[in-house]
Amino acid sequence: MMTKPKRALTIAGSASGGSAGIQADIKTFQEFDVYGMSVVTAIVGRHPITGKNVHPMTIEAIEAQFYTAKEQIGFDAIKTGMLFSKEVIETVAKLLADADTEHIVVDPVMVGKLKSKLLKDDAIEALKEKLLPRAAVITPNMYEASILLDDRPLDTLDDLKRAAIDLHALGPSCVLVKGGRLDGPAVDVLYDGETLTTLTAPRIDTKNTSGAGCSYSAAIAANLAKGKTIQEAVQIAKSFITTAISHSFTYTGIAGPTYHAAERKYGEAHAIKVEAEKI
Ligand code: PXL
Repeated sequence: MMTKPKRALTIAGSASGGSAGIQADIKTFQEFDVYGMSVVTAIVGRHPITGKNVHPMTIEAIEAQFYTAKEQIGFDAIKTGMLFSKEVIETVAKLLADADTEHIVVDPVMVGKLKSKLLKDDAIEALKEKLLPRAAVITPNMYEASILLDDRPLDTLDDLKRAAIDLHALGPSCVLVKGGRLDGPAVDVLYDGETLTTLTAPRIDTKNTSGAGCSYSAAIAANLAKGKTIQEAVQIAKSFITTAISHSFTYTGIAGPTYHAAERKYGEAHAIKVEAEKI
């Protein structure tokens, strides 16, 4: 009998360059043999004359996409990415309550690599109050973690650990703070309310990391869909994204995409060093 793949939904923006947003998410789901679906919240692409770069979808269109995917396929995991406005965040919080899965990854996307503003300032409170408490895991980078903690400066690994503990108090089951912007190896910190786990991978020296955060959180969602624990899913996802970054490329000189197929194509997984401490 044919085995049916597990199912994952991304609720995020469309990044027409294909490196980030829903395009990155669906490519990532596919790499894990997870059936990918999308709810597009906005279309990102800068018009050469008007300069307009965010083209939001209506609330009705967002709800329509969600319920179509739910009725047609159903969900084993969901990730959220670019949500842009307070109204969309409030809508998505309601939809998640109606999703029949607890495997929810919230990537609190705020700005893109090319400095596009992907979340309005007045949406931060709604994100904190309505969305973060629904998450199995949230995946802020250092910049996003700092904003969620009222602009707290985050400069060291100890600052990241403290941030993960304090963000946990906002309600998600787990917090993954990504320390990619620290000097030295690529260190992320995972906190589940009891144990602080530090995950370390080698730093890959490249500017071509467009969509790395999107792809990382999508890989976590794909592995939650497949029944992995959060700790296992994060470890698998970090290896996946490290390999994808180590084979990233650029066609134009502009910060290019990570290579989603790299781990499969080259059979090259990165060993992640994992250290745990009870808090
Ligand atoms: O990488 C962050 C990101 C997320 N989502 C969308 C984007 C970007 C970056 O450009 O366009 C839709």
